Amino acid sequence: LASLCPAVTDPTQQAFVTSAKAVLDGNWVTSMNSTLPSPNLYPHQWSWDSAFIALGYSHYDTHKAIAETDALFRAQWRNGLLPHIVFNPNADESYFPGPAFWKIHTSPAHPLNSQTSGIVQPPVHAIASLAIYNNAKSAQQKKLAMHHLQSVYPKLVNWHNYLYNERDPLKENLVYIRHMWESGMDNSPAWDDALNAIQLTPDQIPQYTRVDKGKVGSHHERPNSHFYDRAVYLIKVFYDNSYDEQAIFKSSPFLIQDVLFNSILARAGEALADIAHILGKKQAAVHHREQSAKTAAAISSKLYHAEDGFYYDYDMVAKKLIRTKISGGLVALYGAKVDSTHLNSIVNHLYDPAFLGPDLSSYTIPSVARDDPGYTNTTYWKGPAWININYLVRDGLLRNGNGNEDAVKIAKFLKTRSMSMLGAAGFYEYFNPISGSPHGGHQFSWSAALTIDWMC
Ligand code: 9YW
Repeated sequence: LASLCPAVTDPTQQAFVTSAKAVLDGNWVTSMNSTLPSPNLYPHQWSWDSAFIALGYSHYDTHKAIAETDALFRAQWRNGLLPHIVFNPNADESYFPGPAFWKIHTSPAHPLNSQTSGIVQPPVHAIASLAIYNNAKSAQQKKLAMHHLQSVYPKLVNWHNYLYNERDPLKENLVYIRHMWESGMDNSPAWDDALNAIQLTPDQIPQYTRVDKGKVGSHHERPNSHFYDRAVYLIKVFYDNSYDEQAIFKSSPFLIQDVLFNSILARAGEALADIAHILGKKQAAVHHREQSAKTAAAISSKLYHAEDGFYYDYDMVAKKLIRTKISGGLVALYGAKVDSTHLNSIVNHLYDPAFLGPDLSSYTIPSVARDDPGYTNTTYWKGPAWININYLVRDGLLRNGNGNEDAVKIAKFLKTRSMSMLGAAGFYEYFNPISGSPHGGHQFSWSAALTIDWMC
């Protein structure tokens, strides 16, 4: 146990960390060398889950953290695209859309030995790989981690290059997402207008059968069929265009510059610079850091709405900011060093009853401001609190909070409250932000992994 988390000496806290480790170990699939996000809902490897999971393992099992990461990168496309799902060949058909639906063979860049989806998720990976190195303790672990950095670095570079070369056609230093699932915040009300603008006749929607609905407490906690129709339609747009990004950019009805995605990219760019530095690649390190700073600056200029004092996503089809206050907007602080006006406005929003309240009375940060018409307590990304978002916002507050007592106070609160909520309710997928009651899948890996990262 001491080696699991030496910083934790209190027996109750030790038991808590041990139970988090049991979730990760229970979700590990030996045949895949990777970890399921949750045993009942998600039978494959998911990209950003995998990076958070590797962060958790990095504290006590360097070997597994590396295996997890390698498993994901083995499925990287030849153009650098890192897929959001790597399908488990041994899983039954208990998840939709499964491998056949994506038709990735239409792309000349599809991977030869893996079945994957054809979209991406937020690029947390360089951050996780750097943590694998930084958290390695023994000389043997450091050696393993160094070897990992050497082998993963060119793949991370290809991944970031894919994003900047293929997803930023107007050279704004902001990359776009072309599917709601790429945001990680699947059915956020932020996408409602863009989705409502997609008018479909029944024959345009590829035939499909969902399998998710019987698996959580209530159907209402999952996205509805208006959402799924458009989700599958967009996939058809991708394979009809052979996953050619220039063609997709011309024809996709959903193209969004997302705050969360770009903030994570900016932060991952810093991590990539650190990795390059560790590997002795000084010039490359300078380049990665400059690229990261450009993205951070673009977030602060294009995605910040001065009047509302909030960071919003930009809809490249409708050509306007999406003025829906989602928790992803608060994640701007994670990627950027912001000026004090921007920081104060975010702190004010956090004190607003729509987020945490003046006395911090909300359990944790809801995924959508509570005064938004799309808000609900228990529907997935339409209000419930998610541990990873609370984790990222806390980190962003600390990183920017130097000298701002409120930012530091809220950061402290977010950690204490999240930990006590998980301790009481278990490592669930998402939570009612008012009551802290648990929802979605149980034994959810990133809730456990980020607990380990927080505690150790
Ligand atoms: C789905 C695995 C994934 C997460 C996403 C989350 C959910 C899958 O689960 O999406 O079927 O909707 O929204 O962020 O990576 O945990």
